[in-house]
Amino acid sequence: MVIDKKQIDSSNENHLAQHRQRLQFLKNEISDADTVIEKLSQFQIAIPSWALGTGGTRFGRFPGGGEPRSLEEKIEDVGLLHRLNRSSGAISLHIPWDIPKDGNAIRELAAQHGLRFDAMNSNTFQDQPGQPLSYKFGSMQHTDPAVRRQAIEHNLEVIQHGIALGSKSITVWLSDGSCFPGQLNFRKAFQNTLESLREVYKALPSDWKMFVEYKAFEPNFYSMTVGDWGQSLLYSSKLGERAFTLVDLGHHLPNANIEQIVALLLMEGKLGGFHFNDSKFGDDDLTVGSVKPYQLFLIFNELIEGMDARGMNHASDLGWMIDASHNVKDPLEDLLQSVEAIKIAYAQALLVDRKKLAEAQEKNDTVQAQEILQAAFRTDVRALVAEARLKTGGALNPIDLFRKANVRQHLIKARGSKTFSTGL
Ligand code: PSV
Ligand code: MN
Repeated sequence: MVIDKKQIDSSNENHLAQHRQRLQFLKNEISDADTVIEKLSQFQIAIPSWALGTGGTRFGRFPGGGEPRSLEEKIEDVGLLHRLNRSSGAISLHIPWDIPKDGNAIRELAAQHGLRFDAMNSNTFQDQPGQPLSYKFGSMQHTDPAVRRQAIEHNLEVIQHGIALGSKSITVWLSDGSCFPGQLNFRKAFQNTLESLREVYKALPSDWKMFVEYKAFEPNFYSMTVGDWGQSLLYSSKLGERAFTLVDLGHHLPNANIEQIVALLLMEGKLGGFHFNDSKFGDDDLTVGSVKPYQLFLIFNELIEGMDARGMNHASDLGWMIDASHNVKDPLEDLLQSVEAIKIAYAQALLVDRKKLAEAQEKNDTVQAQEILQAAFRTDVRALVAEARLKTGGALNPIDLFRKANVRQHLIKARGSKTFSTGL
């Protein structure tokens, strides 16, 4: 089901007067509103193909109906998000959850929705039906070279699928590790993993990047073989200049200073991409900005500072993606909220007076530094984000339109109430 321009225009009519008022107020408050709006218009956040259905909890899955039954329907759903917010112009696939049977046709379909293919994701953290060897004791770290070879071959296949779709990167996230002390020789596990990653890296097309994603924990684990940004940085540095560390916000131990991690990875030219989400107790499940919006702002503050220091393009030089699970919310509404939260944090961070902040830092003026950051954070920038959407043909209030147009009910009617989309 596609929302057409007429629906968007008529919904925007209802919100226009209030929007104009709010925007004018902001334009009086800040000096470079138009530059911020322009940057916001360019900033796109990829949607993962596994986030379009209801996620599983440890105790069950409670689907709300109308979930996409195929890759084609997932593309339709991302197309719908993009139509509403003009900021979700890319989709990221997990193999084998979403194997494109006909790469060209899928690429064509995505292009019709204005979408490109972001990073490809491999999966050696689940045994697939009919798979000859098990990943019970890890994949790329495994003591048995035959298991490592199987994991490598899978990643090579993922690259092939990505080439057909026009993707330019692969993200490798490994659940390798151990459940008990003594189970694993850490040094050998690291070396086996590095050797396996090297085989994949060697097969990268020359214009591709490899992202090594870390994660501090799995519920039943004692150790993770790519457990933190230090380990990921070791792998990516040893692999070569087209290998980078990927930061998933939900993959840290409590209280980790993610903004500092980001700053140092950028300084080293080794930050490759981002998985956005929020979390309270662990993992990567909650809507972006739903728990810690100030942390998200501080991260964007470092991202902008670090990217500008290296002359990087905010919109295109890092991989931006949402990676969350939607257990109780409508996945599409949840994704709209996440994209909005990311753009708000980005806009607020663009407002930071960097010259004044640098001066305060040089003078050790801690109070002033905090004033500068919080002045930006406490600015209500929603009208700037909405204006960027309006200018690019999107909806002023995407969730309002999504609900008033009864999108979910239409999807349930077309797809059924008991559909299950692939993913975790
Ligand atoms: C692992 O928790 C992760 O963050 C990785 O990015 C996976 O690809 C994704 O979630 C889905 O399991
Ligand atoms: Mn992730």
